[in-house]
Amino acid sequence: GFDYPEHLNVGVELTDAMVDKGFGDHTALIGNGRRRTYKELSDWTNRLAHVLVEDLGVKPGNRVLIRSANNPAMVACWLAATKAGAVVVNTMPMLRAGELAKIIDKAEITHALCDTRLMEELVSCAKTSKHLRTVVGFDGTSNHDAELDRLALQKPVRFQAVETGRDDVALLGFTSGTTGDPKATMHFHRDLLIIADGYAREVLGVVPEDVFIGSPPLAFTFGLGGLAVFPLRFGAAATLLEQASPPNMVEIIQQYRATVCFTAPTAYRFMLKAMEEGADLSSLRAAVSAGETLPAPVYDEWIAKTGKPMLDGIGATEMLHIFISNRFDDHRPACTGKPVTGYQVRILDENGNEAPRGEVGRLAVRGPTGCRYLADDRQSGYVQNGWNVTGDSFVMDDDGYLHFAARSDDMIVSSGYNIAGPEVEAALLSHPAVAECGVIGAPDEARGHIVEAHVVLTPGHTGDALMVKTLQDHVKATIAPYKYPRSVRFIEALPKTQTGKIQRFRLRTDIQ
Ligand code: 3SK
Repeated sequence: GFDYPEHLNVGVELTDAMVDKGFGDHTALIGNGRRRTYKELSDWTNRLAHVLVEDLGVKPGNRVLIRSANNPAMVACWLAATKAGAVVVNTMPMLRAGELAKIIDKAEITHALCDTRLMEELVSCAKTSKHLRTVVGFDGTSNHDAELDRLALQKPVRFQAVETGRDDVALLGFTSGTTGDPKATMHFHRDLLIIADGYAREVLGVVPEDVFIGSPPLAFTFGLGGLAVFPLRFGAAATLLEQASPPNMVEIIQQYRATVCFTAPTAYRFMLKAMEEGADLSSLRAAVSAGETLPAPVYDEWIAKTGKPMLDGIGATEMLHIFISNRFDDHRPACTGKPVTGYQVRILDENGNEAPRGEVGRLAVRGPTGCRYLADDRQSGYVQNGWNVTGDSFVMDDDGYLHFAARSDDMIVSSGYNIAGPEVEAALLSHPAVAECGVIGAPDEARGHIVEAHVVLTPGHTGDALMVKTLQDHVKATIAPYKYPRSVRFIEALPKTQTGKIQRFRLRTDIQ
């Protein structure tokens, strides 16, 4: 089990406690062309925490929103607000006023810390909000050239953190789901350490020499874990990129000899190509893939080129982070692996009973972290009989390995056959003309639904009738022929969430 003292503040554990453990001179954060040590991060966050408490009037339990792209200042604000006993809501820079307003309202945000480059939308919601009374700007470029930074410079570098309990809420992770009505998931101080002491220690074996890099926003718990909590828990360094495009990541991995990468399969496909063109990514010892299914060809090619497995995993904002994963010494293609230590999983049939091995069913999980929605009727749908019932369909094979089938709402029933859209996508992606694709069920009078593929072609290919036939034949030759897409549409780009997930529901609505 995980045993933490009754009084625990994760902001202190990841900064001051790391200095006490002897990591003061180690690099903690890299960003905006600068490195900062653990001692500098500890001082910085303590000064900021003084401002929050003394100048902005933040009280323990107040909800503080942070609005920024991934950069060291965002991490410092998160840690400082946590030290001040606040409950933090990290948000993505792309959110518009309407989306921010829903979050502010639901979380009853009282204070907001905002990169000055992103103030406009937030200031406009502050005018109409019942709760939000203080919006302060910080300099995301780390030149200390904004109000929050100026106030912080006058403060001492020591701060007596608010004595939070290990079971006090530290973070609200927002998830939009498919309905657009956001849900806030509550996570305790201890939860943030559990994901590091569980997954990051057991699966990644993080060492102080590691340099982390990746694309998920810190506002998404996948990013907060992978790019802040995991490196800081073990004295390693986090590289924070405001623009984490695949070419940028390739450049920065080489510049800082990054060792652990968190991103989605699309970026890994780009990296494989970059390696062919001469990029040296040999420093990477761990490539974590999540957020989308990892196609077997990408996994195979990664092993062929690097000699190391790519670590596919699945997590959920509700569970905070990854709870099923492949391991360096135990991995298979088209497989998400086995539960992380401490977690148990079950595959449920449509009646909520355990499904036989080998059958597709709803993935349920329980363990040291779990779903607690803030004031939301949907809690009883997600947690049933102590199990967190996810929105994913999986198969457990005879050896206990878990294989993703589909988001439960991505199963296509066509003429009575159950077809997992992502399986058809993986088959299409193994054709060189396909850059990206999304597969959905399109309504059809005769069959109920038919499999419909929305395909982005690689440069130099044309979306004509011959290409449709080529792709259909390719799918028939790769997986059971009844799964082939009866309809193929060519598009310029797939609709995606800000965290890079394909929005299949938009492909569905766009065709209606
Ligand atoms: O698989 C995901 O979508 C996820 C969500 C939250 C945290 C971590 C992960 C991998």
